[in-house]
Amino acid sequence: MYKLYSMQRSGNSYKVRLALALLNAPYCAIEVDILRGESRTPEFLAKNPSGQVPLLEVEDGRYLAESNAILWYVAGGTPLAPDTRVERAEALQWMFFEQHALEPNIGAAYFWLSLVRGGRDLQTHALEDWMERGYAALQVMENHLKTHQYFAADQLTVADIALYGYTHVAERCDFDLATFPAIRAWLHRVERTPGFVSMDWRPADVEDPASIAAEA
Ligand SMILES: N[C@@H](CCC(=O)N[C@@H](CS)C(=O)NCC(=O)O)C(=O)O
Repeated sequence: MYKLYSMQRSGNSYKVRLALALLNAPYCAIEVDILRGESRTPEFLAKNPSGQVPLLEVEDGRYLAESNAILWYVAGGTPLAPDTRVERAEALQWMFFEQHALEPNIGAAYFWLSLVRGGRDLQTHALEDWMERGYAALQVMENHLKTHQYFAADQLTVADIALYGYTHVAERCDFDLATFPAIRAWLHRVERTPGFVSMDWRPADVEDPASIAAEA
């Protein structure tokens, strides 16, 4: 069974939890609170030198980092991973876009405005850039979705899961999706997929290292 190091409110972690839920794949989740530095301990850095979640233990002592790499791993051989050469490349195209155009802007705004107390005051200088670049990324997605139901292969794939992670929290961090009807329709389409779970949903098997330490 997989072991997933993840944080409940992290969009990158949620992408992996969503894929595992859609695939009905059992796993054990370990909650890592990045705000308390739990991803920067020597023990965690030995598993992932980047000090970030999500992190998936795929076999004893073998770890995969980077949400989109993990998505490809868990979805391999399933309908979530397109299997023609061009469709795989299209899915990757959108997943690279997610990492360079969407996540650094909407993800950063979500982190500082929604998760960090006082974050808005700390990041006033950066917020304007995140908004401008975030809206530009949303417009690219809107233009694609005007003529497509999904991002690649005409079906829900890892590309949609990757993009859903932060698009669905955009309105929690100052972005207004009112002028993006195709994105709103796509968000609802993803949410109607059998097996869909929200970011708040927790698998039954969650370990919280802090509470385990407190019990010891
Ligand atoms: N590109 C990485 C980014 C991962 C990432 O930024 N993780 C954040 C949580 S969303 C994190 O663990 N931050 C803690 C830190 O950097 O100390 C991915 O897609 O997995």
